[in-house]
Amino acid sequence: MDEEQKSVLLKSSSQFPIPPDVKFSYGTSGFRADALLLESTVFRAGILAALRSIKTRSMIGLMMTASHNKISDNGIKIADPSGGMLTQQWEPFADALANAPDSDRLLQLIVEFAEKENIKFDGDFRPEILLGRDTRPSGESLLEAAKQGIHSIVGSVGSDMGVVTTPQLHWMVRARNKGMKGSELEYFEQLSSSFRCLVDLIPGGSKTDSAENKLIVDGAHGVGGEKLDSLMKLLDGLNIEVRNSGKGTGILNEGVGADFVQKEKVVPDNFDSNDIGKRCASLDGDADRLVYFTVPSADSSKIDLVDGDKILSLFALYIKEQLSLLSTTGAEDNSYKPHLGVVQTAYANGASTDYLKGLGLEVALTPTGVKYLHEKAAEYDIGIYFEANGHGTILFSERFLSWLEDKNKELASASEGSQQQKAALRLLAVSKLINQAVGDALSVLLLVEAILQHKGWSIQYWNGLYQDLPSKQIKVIVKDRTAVVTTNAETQVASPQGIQEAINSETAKYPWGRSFIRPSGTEDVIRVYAEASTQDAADSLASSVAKLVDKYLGISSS
Ligand code: 16G
Ligand code: MG
Repeated sequence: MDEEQKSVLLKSSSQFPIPPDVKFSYGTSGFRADALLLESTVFRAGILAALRSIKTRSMIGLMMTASHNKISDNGIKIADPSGGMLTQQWEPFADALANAPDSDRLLQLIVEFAEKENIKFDGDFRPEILLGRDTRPSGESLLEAAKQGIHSIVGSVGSDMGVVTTPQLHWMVRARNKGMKGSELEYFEQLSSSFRCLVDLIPGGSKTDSAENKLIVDGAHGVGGEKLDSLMKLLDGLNIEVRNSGKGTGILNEGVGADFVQKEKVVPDNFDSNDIGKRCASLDGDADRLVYFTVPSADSSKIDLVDGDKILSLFALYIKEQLSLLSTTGAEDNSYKPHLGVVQTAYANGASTDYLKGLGLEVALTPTGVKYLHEKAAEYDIGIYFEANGHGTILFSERFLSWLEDKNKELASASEGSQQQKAALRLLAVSKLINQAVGDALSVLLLVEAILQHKGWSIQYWNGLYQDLPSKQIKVIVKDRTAVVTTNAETQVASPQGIQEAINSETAKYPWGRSFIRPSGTEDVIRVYAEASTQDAADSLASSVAKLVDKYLGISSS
């Protein structure tokens, strides 16, 4: 690194001092905090993104969002060249940068890291960062801090994509690194044309949704509703009403949105007894999560939740059907059998795991956090992953896609319009519709709608695929949550010693009992999960296990 670069870094970073007494940590969803504390972090994330761009010789993304958090928070996360999350190897550096006490220490860290990673500031490559933000009012001023960070690596360029959903930004990074234009319009066109293709391939022809069968979407007063509106202009065959679109007076994520609906299991604002029985869906604040629900009766505000596990089950069923259509009717090509796998976390309802296994599917479990699920799903030819909270997608391997393209061509010349060829076309359309970079509420919504139309299913029928086991979650405040170390995808506790045996003997008292504990990645608590054959039993198991946490680690529980 030359002297000019060093002095630029020293000078610009002195304008963004870190706030006192705050420790930043690049968690599962990047840096997140009260927006007023984030200027220096965002500035430093800009530097990191530029370094990552030089290292990978690719475009990098920087997304400013705090997803489902309250409106006064904000956050920043980095998208790698593939459109996925920042590589885990760089997370410790991200932490160190964000917490460097002053400009001198910051510069020293950068110099050391650049040397270790062999990052060359030779000017041969022009680093480029795509910037996106959600609708939070703090986004605009933080954008300036991010740009300053990017510009303090000499020659780097930041391209502002404006207000976008998190998955849009990840998609754009991936698309541009593959040589596509990667504009918002291209994103909308890819989604709408692949949706149209799936609908055209419905046996017996496509059926436009009737006015009575419309889908009502809660946009969380965030970016998703607005983007869904734009997308709908390119779509026909779908009847969607967007509420809480962000244009009205409601506040982002307050009493609305996928996180609220999934955790509280009550109707979001602006939904009521007039919506009984209708198909409803809810996006989160940055539109990377989606859950469906129905309002079952006027007697209470409770909803029937159709969560990420059910979305996963619907997708798995459809993909499996297409694969078996593809491999039937005289397929000579037995040399290659695509490997389909589904990925869940310990939070997946036990009934969903049983259902998926009952379909003959391979089910893998990973720790909580998108990066773990995504990584595991990428090991399959077709890997479907979802968290119960509604974040997930379907990944297709390059090998499978190129086999499928060839297969489709072969079938088109031998038996154009056959069941087999239609299955190939459907799978190709799904691979274009569903975001390959990260879970995307808009593309998941379109795929759910296409599959429901294909099958002629109501939301009630879909929800009846299996009955969720009653479950309960509790948070326990402890002295030190890092004292809990888990193993086997968070289903077992390795430390402190003895607690797992105690949990096992509690759980054994309940039919269909299952329980686990894990330290939260986003809050200073231990989370307890329990499920059992009745709600009372699940509640009682959760509270006994919470007492065990208290006994082994605690101060008090809440
Ligand atoms: C983050 C994760 C989400 C996970 C949640 C768990 C990403 C992008 N997001 O929001 O996947 O479900 O954390 O929170 O990875 P917890 O550790 O507090 O339970
Ligand atoms: Mg989100």
